[in-house]
Amino acid sequence: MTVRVGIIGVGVMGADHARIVARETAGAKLQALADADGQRVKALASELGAETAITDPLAIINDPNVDAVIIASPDQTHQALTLACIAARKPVLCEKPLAPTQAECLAVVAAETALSRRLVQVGYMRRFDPGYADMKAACQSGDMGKALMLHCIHRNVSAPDWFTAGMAITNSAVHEIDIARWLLDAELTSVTVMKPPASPSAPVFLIFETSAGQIVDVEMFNNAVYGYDVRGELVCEKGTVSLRSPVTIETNSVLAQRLGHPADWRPRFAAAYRIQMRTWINAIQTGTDFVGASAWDGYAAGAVADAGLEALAKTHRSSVKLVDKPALYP
Ligand code: ISE
Repeated sequence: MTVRVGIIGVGVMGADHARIVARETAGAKLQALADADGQRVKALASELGAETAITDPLAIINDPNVDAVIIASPDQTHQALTLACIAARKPVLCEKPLAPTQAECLAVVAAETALSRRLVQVGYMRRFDPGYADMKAACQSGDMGKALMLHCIHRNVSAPDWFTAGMAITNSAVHEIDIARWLLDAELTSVTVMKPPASPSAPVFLIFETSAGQIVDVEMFNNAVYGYDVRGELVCEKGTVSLRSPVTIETNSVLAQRLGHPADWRPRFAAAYRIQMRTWINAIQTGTDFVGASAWDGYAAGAVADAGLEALAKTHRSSVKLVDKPALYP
């Protein structure tokens, strides 16, 4: 069976998903697109051969020619659209976050639970990244002993103008929240957030404890200027496991060696997005459970992000008090 896919929102991620569905995913057909921008949606539909291009997202969900829906519209629209997919009994791949607050995420969990059927997958695509998958396998092999800490760095070139301070957590660091839960197979139970006051575009630093007593730290820097850069290092009892960024070339010229950085997440996680799509379509075709993040995972990430916002508002610190410096030490 060919899965006819409808996509809501054709900005950066929606357009990327549309190209992956139309050109690179066996068993899937790009059927319909919706976007608030009528011209943009028509242009993409004609580029990719989608039959329908409209502005009403609910019309896509209720279109009898659409078997499955991808939601890639702004974060604040995710909950209502996901609920509409559940009401229409259609499988839905909702971009992360499932919703900006845990209360909204919980309503999605409640709707699925009432139906006793899983229809929702959340687009935490890092779970499909070959690097993170190898990290998890190394962790599970037992060769490294227990995982004790996870260090994460997540940097973007610059935050878009509509990005709020809290979105550093609810839109960006949620990736680390999800991948830490998945890698360590534990819940994040507490969060401390700090922010250097030096500049409004400064990074946010988050420290989490897990239900197994591990520590996770995340430098979330949305305005790092130099490139898109995601790093991770697991510290285990008998060694460490670090992510390597998938670079294809190294340039040597004029007394310098360069590796280069992608401008955003699409090249860095190109494989992850494609594996995620293939796996999702395959699960729909075979009627098997989705292997990606569930609505529950979306809710758990939302609950941790909510706690992160609270911690951001009231940073906890113990002050260090030094005596006055004696003249002996200039
Ligand atoms: C963006 O929405 C993404 O999902 C990217 O993967 C992430 O790196 C970025 O920080 C988010 O804002």
